[in-house]
Amino acid sequence: MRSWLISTALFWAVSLLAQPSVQFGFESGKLAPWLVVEGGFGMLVTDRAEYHHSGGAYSKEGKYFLSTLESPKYKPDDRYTGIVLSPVFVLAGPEISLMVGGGNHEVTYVALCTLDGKEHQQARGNNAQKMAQRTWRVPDLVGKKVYLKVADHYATGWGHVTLDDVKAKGTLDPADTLMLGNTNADVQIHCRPIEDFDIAEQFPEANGGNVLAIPRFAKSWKEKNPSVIHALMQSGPVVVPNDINAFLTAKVLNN
Ligand SMILES: [Ca+2]
Repeated sequence: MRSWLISTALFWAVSLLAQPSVQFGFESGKLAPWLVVEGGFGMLVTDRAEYHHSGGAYSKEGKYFLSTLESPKYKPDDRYTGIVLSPVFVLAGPEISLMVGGGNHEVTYVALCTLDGKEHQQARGNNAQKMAQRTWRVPDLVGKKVYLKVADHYATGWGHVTLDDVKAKGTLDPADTLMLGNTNADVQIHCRPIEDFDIAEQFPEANGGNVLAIPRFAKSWKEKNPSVIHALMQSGPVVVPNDINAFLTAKVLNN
């Protein structure tokens, strides 16, 4: 009987510890399953050990953290700008904790968003390298699909965001985020124009004569019997995982 009680107690203890949780600590050293959806960065997930200029151990959790400041050579560079998104997760508790540092500009922040793009909470640094512990209380969003958005649109002094150790109760939402393969992605992003002979006639010098790369491409034409309107559009970029076991993440932004 005693062993049964002990094993039962252990079961409940493990069950309590095993509540569904979402944690983003970037300890894989890879950005995936987060995505850059705008702009570009130098070393977005970094293992930088010490503060720039002043030295001293960086206020991170574990080895890696996210930084829009770091260059590939571990130099600070505020010129990087863009937007990074987390995977979508279904929130199961009212609190989300995170460590945030960097600039306190209006356009350098981490936001909690719902799938309509609305930003319900924001956190930002205080013009300090040290990441501060922040907690969002969002009971209204329990049961909702949410994601985090790192936005950096400031390119000079303190124009950066750092983030680590995001914790929440919830589960990643496979319906809005697709993940395949492993972390040895060797992913490249390819942009490709559509082959269009009408365009080729207008711009015979373009890219060998039959293709033209433009940011957005759309045209339509009608056909009779049956009556149909066709719309031709170019969508890109295309994510190309080169490794045979590559890691691929896709997020449905509009549905
Ligand atoms: Ca970390």
